[in-house]
Amino acid sequence: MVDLINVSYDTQIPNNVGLSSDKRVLKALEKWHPGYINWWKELGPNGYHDEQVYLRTAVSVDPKGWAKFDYVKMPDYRWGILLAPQVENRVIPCGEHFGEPVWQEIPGEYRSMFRRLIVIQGDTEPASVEQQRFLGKTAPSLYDMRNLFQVNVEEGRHLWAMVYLLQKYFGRDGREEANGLLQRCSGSEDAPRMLGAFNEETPDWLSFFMFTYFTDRDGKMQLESLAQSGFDPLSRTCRFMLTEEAHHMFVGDTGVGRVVRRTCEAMKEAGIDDPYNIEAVRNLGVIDLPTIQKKLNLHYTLSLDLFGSEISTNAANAFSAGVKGRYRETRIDDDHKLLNDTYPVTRMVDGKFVEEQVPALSALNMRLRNDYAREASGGVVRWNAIIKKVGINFDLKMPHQAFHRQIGEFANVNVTPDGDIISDAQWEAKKYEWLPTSADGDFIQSLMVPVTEPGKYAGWIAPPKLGINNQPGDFEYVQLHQS
Ligand code: BYC
Ligand code: FE
Ligand code: FE
Repeated sequence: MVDLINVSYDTQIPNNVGLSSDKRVLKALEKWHPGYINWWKELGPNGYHDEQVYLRTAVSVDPKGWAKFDYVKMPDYRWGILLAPQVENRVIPCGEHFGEPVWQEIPGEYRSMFRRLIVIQGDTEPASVEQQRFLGKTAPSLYDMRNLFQVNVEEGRHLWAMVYLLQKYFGRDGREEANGLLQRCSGSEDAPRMLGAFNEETPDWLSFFMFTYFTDRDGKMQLESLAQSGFDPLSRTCRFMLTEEAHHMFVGDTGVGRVVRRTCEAMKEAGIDDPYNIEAVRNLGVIDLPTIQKKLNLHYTLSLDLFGSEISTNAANAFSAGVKGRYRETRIDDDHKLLNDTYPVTRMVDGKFVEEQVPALSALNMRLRNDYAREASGGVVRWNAIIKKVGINFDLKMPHQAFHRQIGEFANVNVTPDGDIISDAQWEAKKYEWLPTSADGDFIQSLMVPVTEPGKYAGWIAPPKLGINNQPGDFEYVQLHQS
């Protein structure tokens, strides 16, 4: 009898999908496993293969108690395949097949669409681990180092989640795609990762926090959309991934908040009121607020590009087919088919922004991005509250949707963070007021000195309010080797 809530550890790969009685898939995954471990050791966290890290591992898909915390060496982490419990009588929530029972197998006509989306989703997971691989060396504390590694092992598990679907439902080409996921590499010249933001660098911890806040949140939105899929195993996989995702965004949200707090407190202590007195602020060994704004501008806009074009037939086709849905599809009060509906999209017409009503089906990327932008702006409100409370006069802002875009309507225009359209020459003259320069990067890098004593934090970041799993302040989250 397969226990679909608790996770079975009787195979090499922990799972709640009854792998021990699915020999074909079990074998395919066992064959894939060594390549994964090689990838982890080569392109995962640089070093840190032998250190004990205080990590949570999923042991159940029961929302009330799904994880346990313990010390584990990362290469021994039990990456498992976990699907959220099946919802009884679930029906396809949108598109042409609205109201029909969900599919347990992939319908032939939608196979290539599913394959493409599952591969893209799978590709981002190891990409982010690759992007973050050198950060352990400069962690501002053991607490932060542990959070980095927690995010990394879970992104590794998300790769397993997609590989399971490829191996189980796609036969031979699924196997080839699964291998391809270990062959492409973030930033590679010949075989880069598939989406833009996943070939950028994550050079320092401020970028890491911005990435986990803004880019993992794109992950959340895309997973929410795939969780509405008519293909039930995909929906269930994504639903469980979302429980892990919350912590990734928490790391980003609180991480940026702690950087902001430390900067403001250092300014107060030194009697510096002017946030634009950059040299004076940097001399305190903290990151000035305008530079934090530049990093925000960069990571937010890279993440906006991940939603694809505002107007997209791919998105319309996927929705109509029931391959993916809108954010919280089942809670939306409409016909879930959208054949006659429109949706407002800001477009570039004759060099000006014009809001147009377009067919709602073609604007689904825009709609998801609007849902994203709404949630993402919550962080800025929280960070500004910290700045205000310490008593500094400065507001972080979300840049305009057309600022610094590479994909979609605004890919070919120069737009300021306030939304003014400017010339190429003006853009060149001003862009480094809005985006990090290499000198900004060098300055931040100069602060990235490791702090490895339990309970101690680098001078540019405030300690967290609470420990992980209620551990005390001086808890040893990573047991480093004495050397
Ligand atoms: N970079 O109709 P279009 C995560 C391509 S993050 C490069 O505009 P569509 C995570 C597109 O592929 C979530 N190429 O867009 C976060 C297409 O190419 P082809 C990852 C891009 O297809 C942190 C062409 O442009 N999951 O999980 O509606 C850490 C026209 O496409 C980009 C997913 O994205 C880009 N930014 O939407 C770890 C879910 N944007 O096919 C993990 C699966 C577009 O014509 N993916 N293109 O050659 C999708 O749902 C969709 O593919 C996209 C694009 C939303 C990405
Ligand atoms: Fe992920
Ligand atoms: Fe994530």
